[in-house]
Amino acid sequence: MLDHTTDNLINQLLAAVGPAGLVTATADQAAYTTDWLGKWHGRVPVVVRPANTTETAAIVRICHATHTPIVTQGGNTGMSGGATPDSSGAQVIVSTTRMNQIRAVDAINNTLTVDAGVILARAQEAARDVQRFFPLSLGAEGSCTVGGNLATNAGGIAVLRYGNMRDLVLGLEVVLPDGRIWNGLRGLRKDNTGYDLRSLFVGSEGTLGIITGAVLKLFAQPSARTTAWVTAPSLEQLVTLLSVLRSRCGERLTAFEMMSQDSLDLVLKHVTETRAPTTGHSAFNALIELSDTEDSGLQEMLENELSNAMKDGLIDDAVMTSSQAQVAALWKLREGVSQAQVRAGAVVKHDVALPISALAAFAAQAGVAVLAATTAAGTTGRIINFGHLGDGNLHYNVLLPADLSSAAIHGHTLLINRVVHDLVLDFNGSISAEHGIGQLRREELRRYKSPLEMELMLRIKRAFDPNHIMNPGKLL
Ligand code: FAD
Ligand code: 2HG
Ligand code: ZN
Repeated sequence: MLDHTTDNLINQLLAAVGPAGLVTATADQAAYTTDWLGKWHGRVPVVVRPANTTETAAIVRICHATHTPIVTQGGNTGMSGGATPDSSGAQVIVSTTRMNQIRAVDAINNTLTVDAGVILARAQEAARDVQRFFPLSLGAEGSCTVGGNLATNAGGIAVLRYGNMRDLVLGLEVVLPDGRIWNGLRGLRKDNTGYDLRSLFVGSEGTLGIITGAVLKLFAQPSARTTAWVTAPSLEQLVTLLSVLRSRCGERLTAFEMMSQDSLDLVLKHVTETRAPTTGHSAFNALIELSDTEDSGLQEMLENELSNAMKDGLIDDAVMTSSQAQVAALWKLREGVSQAQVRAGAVVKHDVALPISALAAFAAQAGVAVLAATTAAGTTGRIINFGHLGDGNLHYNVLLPADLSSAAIHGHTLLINRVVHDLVLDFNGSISAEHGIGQLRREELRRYKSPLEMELMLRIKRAFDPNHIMNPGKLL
């Protein structure tokens, strides 16, 4: 911080937001200064919790004048350390969680306007209240915020049908790094009036401004749904099944989530009240969902397709659901992988995107390369491969043996990341499909993004934030 003492800064912020908007006690700040994985820890003089856009703008003006770096935080559920401050004690956290108003619902325009701090599940509920559907859905939906979803361009389990967060937003309101408010809260499907500023803020991870409001796209509510679990001998066969279902069921295919048998076993071991949906032991599992606005014979359609897939040798087994409880039990298996990994120990995470046609070849080569690398390093690694197969997004994670020192974990992580990400590059994929860069993949980004793309991104950053106060140390 330049020129101003911490006390001075806190007094100015106090005048802007009042006592209810400040968290100054270190013990109370703990929930904000550490990420949910317990991987990153930081220190701040103060956490500021504005109640609205005007207060947010006042905070940013103060930070702009004092050159105080800002780390914006929503639900603090991110996977890449983007919302955790550094340990200098010079950064402040601006938490959006008090900005939690549903501003407007327009059922005719199919739009929902919300404060950025609205919890994702609350936005889904507000859409349901007017018989509409907001499709973004992910394991953390009970605590992540719409602002965080936008800032990370979140994906989740319905991307193959509805797209990711970038596809689900029509307008934004943003407090810029100098404290001015950009009101781009337009609910338009067509707007060709120049550069797409909105899109720049999506996926910017708090480095260009603080998103304070958003106009989200709503869809017709799917009132019919059918869900099945299948097992398959190889990833290649699951990819073929995905392709068959896409062509046969079209838009009705709304989820195609994959879990290797090792991922499933991890969940069964570490998450209570879970059980295997089938008795056999195939290498891969998939959770498949069809949905529609009316019951157009979905169950029969899926049954037929899976029966044909069985005859064609694409799958070993299939289980259809007949109750909501069964559906919930299947989703608990898929959504339990994150929690199971935390309980299992040190995991080297990846969040890679590949052309769907290359997934099986990638996974086969990555398996060989990871095995060779871990063996050469004198260790072992259990591959926990799961993810959003329908989007070509694998969480190709590697579970390390228990009781390794943190130095060994660090060394193995660098090694395994290198092997996996080099292969991703060979397949023309991406090293971050949906979790963003944050502080986790900052070095990797510099390594894998072309110098020209890095230069263009840095120029954009400088144009918006010349003083470099928005989430320094993240993304770029
Ligand atoms: P935070 O973690 O608070 O912040 C994330 C980043 O966004 C930070 O860089 C922060 O500075 C920035 N930011 C937050 N709010 C704003 C704002 N208003 N303006 C500007 N910048 C802001 N992600 C997926 O994409 N798909 C999944 O399937 C998925 N599953 C998950 C499952 C579990 C169990 C968990 C814990 C997480 C999962 N995630 C997933 C990751 C995470 O939930 C998402 O990245 C989510 O979008 C983050 O929202 P948040 O409000 O918690 O953001
Ligand atoms: C998911 O798809 C999340 O479940 C989390 O993106 C991935 O825990 C992970 O590695
Ligand atoms: Zn995911």
